[in-house]
Amino acid sequence: CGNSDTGGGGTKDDGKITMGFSQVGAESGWRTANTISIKEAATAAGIELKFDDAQQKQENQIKAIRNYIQQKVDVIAFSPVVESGWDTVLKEAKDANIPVILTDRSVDSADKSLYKTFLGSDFVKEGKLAGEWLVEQKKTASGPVNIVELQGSTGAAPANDRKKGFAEAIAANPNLKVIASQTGDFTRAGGKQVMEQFLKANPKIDVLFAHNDDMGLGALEAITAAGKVPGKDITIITIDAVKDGMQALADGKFNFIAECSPLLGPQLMDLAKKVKDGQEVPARIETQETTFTTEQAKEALPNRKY
Ligand code: GYE
Repeated sequence: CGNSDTGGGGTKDDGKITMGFSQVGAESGWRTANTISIKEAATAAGIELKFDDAQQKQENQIKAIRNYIQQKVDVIAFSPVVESGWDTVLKEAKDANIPVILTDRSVDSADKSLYKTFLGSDFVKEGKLAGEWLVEQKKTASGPVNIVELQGSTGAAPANDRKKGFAEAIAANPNLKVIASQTGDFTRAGGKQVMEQFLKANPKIDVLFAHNDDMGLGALEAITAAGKVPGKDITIITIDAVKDGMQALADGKFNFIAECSPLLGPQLMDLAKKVKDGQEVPARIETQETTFTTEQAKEALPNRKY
């Protein structure tokens, strides 16, 4: 197309990179830590950050991305609230010659040329690790083990993938059965409300699998109010390992957490510089993660940053 500027639509030639970032919202402790990581890393990297909070709505993200295209930012990064429905706006960014980096959550677009790279976690693996721990815990169970599941936001990659990974792992033992599964939208309020319904409708709940710490923390209130002891009467497994979740685990109210790291800021800024430079970057960059039991949470808590 005769355009020698490989670094996107930036008009200023001062060498400074401007990034437009569209965040999912402020739904959880994970999200708060993620936002802080991105803002701090932008400052440290000398990248000018335009930041928008989409309040968990795809239409707001599309609006923000279109604004960034109009403003001719150098790089657009975003954490897509849901997986589907991005092709049109991604095509608009591509036509404007502005590179897009997906962080945290991915999209299901068939055309991989619509974005440069994905930086985030393997959510299927997180669900699997949660399920495998449960299979091991319940290997001597002789009767049915009733599991309720609090799903993340409907249509979000971590909700779809964690559900899938968990289901695959627990299939190893036919005694393990998900008897109810519903979205709690990744929030404490959602977790509490849906757990109340679960408890009302099901006299015997042995296990709660929550797709994030916050929903698990909300559910604790519902469980206690129902006269049950969390972590004892009901085994609780969550994902994330933010501070409040780790505290609940250390206190024995949760039983297991599969970690999901929100500290994506430094890697994101590094990638932004590379794509702006026209350098090749890997198609997918996965975060390194671990799991925690109560003992491990007690050990890790004093040094936990978020
Ligand atoms: O697990 C949850 C947040 O997309 C990985 O979103 C993220 C998830 C995280 O609301 O707490």
